[in-house]
Amino acid sequence: PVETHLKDYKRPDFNVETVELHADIFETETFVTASLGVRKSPEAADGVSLLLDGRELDLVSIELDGRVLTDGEYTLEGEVLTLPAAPDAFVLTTKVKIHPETNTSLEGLYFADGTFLTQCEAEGFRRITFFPDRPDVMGSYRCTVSADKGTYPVLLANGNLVDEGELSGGRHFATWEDPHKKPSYLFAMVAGDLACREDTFTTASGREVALKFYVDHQDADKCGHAIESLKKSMAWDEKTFGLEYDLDTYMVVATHSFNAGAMENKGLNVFNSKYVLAKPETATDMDFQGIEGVIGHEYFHNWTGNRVTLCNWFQLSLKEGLTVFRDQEFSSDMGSRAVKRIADVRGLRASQFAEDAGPMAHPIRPESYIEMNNFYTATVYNKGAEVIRMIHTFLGPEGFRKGMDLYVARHDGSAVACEDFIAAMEDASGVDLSRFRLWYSQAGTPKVTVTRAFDAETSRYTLTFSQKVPDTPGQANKKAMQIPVRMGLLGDDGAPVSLTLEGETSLGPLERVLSLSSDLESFTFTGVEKEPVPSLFRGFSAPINQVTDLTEAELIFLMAHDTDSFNRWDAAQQLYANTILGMVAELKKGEPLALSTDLVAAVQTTLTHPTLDKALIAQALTLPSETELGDRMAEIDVDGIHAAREFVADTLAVALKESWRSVYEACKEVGPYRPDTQSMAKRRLKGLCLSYLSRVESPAFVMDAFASAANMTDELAALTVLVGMDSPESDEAMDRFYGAWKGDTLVLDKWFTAQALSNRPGTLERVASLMEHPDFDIKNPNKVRALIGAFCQANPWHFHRLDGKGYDLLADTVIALNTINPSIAARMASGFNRWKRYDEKRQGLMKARLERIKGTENLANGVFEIVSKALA
Ligand code: DPP
Ligand code: ZN
Repeated sequence: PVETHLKDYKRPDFNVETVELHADIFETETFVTASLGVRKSPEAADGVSLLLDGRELDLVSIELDGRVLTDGEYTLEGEVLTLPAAPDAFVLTTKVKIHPETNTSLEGLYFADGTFLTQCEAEGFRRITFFPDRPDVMGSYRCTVSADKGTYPVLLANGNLVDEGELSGGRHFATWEDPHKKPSYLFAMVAGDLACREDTFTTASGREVALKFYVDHQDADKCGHAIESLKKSMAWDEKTFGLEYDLDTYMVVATHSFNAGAMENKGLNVFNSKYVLAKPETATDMDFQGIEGVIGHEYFHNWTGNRVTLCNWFQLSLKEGLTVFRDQEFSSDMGSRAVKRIADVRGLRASQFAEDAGPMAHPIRPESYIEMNNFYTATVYNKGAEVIRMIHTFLGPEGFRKGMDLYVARHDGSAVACEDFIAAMEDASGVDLSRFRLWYSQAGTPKVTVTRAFDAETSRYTLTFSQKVPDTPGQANKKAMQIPVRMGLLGDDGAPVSLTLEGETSLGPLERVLSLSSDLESFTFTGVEKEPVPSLFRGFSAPINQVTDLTEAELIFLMAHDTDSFNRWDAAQQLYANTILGMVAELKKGEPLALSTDLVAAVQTTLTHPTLDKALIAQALTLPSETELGDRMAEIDVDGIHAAREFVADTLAVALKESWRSVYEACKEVGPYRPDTQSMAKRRLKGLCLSYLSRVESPAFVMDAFASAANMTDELAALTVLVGMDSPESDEAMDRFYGAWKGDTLVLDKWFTAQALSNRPGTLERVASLMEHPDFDIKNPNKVRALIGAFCQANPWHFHRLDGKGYDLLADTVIALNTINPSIAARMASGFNRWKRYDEKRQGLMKARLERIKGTENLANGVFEIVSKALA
């Protein structure tokens, strides 16, 4: 396998200005004819060859300006078609035969659940036709799709419908034209028998846009929330960034067979049905929120990604980090900002921090890749969004908006780099981001250690920050980063203290942003009468690991008094983690466990708080996951963490039984389901109470909650709890749930996941037998993620069983998927990435499985990249 390097990047020698495609779809083959209007770049050297990518294409004919090329006038080697010494301007026409009907990779053109559809990002277009398949080649597309009319009445492609009609043999065609230039990865076409739900949106400048959602006929009643979310996204982007939609139609196609969440193809998004379909009986609150977020995300790409695109794949975070930031802001404005922030940080810590500490650690702008699909990562997306957020923090909302305006004005219609975004931000705001750029090139989560000193005599309070960016594969001895610290100091009554830095003459504000930019820095505040408690990195102002010496009492104090909701939550998390990890050490020494009464009292105070947002209460009372706790240990003690965490949960359940019960009752709703912020908060807290109550109540109590649930949120909350109880009710609930939902593939995903996450003995055997279930399909990524992904990534206690059977299950799955769907295979293989963090026995077991995968015949490049980096 070859590695591609950022340092080798060169602008293309040829551009393809026009693309005329004809895709003639038949049941057992598809013919694609492409006429490319090619023009040599003025900077290209004389005599350069034109290189076109092609994968699994059967070349039928090739012509240059209408003249058939013979052998020798072109070469076809491996996946590259070469035209030596191509002319300055010409039309190249190729005809190829492809087989979407047997394409299980779900890249390029594929057939799934009765529909033909495409996925071209990052390098799928080369599976459709020969093309310089790179994002800096941009042209205008005209695409004609033809297929049998009865079986595939709907024919779609990007842009506007310009022609359609009947063909002989019961076939028909549609021609679509996209007026905007685009890179090949944004191409899309669809042929199927789909229902269409329509609506309209009128833009700020008064243009009416038709919104069309194409879904399976049986799902036509589940599009309402997605359509509303799209309209909200369109209005939000106009209001927040002054960005309007630019075509007359916005189409969304939902499919059950999709490698990722969704794809922002110009004017024709393709979505994993999970992020489109919802009604209260089938979708949880989380699903409703996920749909709003992903619909927003893909819509926002229209400007950040499509109008302004990437010059190469190393710049992926330019569109993804920025667009995740934009969708996070959108969701925050639609719901609760603090709750959204907590959820995002939980996710970042769980996946990105782990990635940044493992064999695949890479900067948000990677320097090399073997398989680009492996770099659609939490680092590029979520840490990328944190980097944008820090720019926002340094520039302020107005400076940031000016920067966005300049970025779009400068680069609309072109393919650019991360550097262009930073430069626009600097030029528009006047803020120097030179040191800040290190966030783009250095991998690893910085560790920031804070020490404090109070001098009562001079009323001075000093905070000292030392930072260390850890070594990561290929990167050692890193430079200090520029890190924003949003912070405040709390007096002993909980009131905020004025933050006057030494040398300042007027009284300072109650909150400020300090900027760190060297290994060791101190900040001294004056006029501080009593020793305060520091509240640092408010709102998670930087993606770092903070090391403090805050005591249990101080954390409890912050949990109760911090003015920053995020930090109240974070103090609770820190407290739980310290407690549980302390217990893990005690267990090792064989000491008995006891939970501090102060901690129990703090939980009680939060749980019964009369005015706190119920969603924040629920978040504050959710213990860190076993995976997150493991990340905080040098050597992950799977069994110790499980035992200690269970002990804390059980103790809290028993000690506060009455409170869990009364809050549970108080959260019960009357009236129909509503997906608004307050109702969601109630359901969330109710679900959490139920999980604690299940530790003290009988299975019948939870069964009752399950049976009386009136929406999927409540139903799944009860089911998830029940499935972990070793009782007949558990099996009964699973059977009832299956019986009720066996026709709904998305709901069945929840059924698979609930069983994969169970604490019950025998969960692994259960998962293995579910892989044989008629509703499981290894070719369907949602099913693989729901069952095997959930088990391997979120059920560490069962997955890391000492007999190695969990590891076998994963290795077997990776090997099976290697030929079916390499990109999902590679994703799954990364489940072994943290193997060196475990005890010797488990390390040996995992290493053997990694080697077995690596030795597999015809190993896909993507899988090779993951396992060879893990083994290195
Ligand atoms: N570009 C897609 C997204 O993140 C991923 N395939 O929206
Ligand atoms: Zn995206």
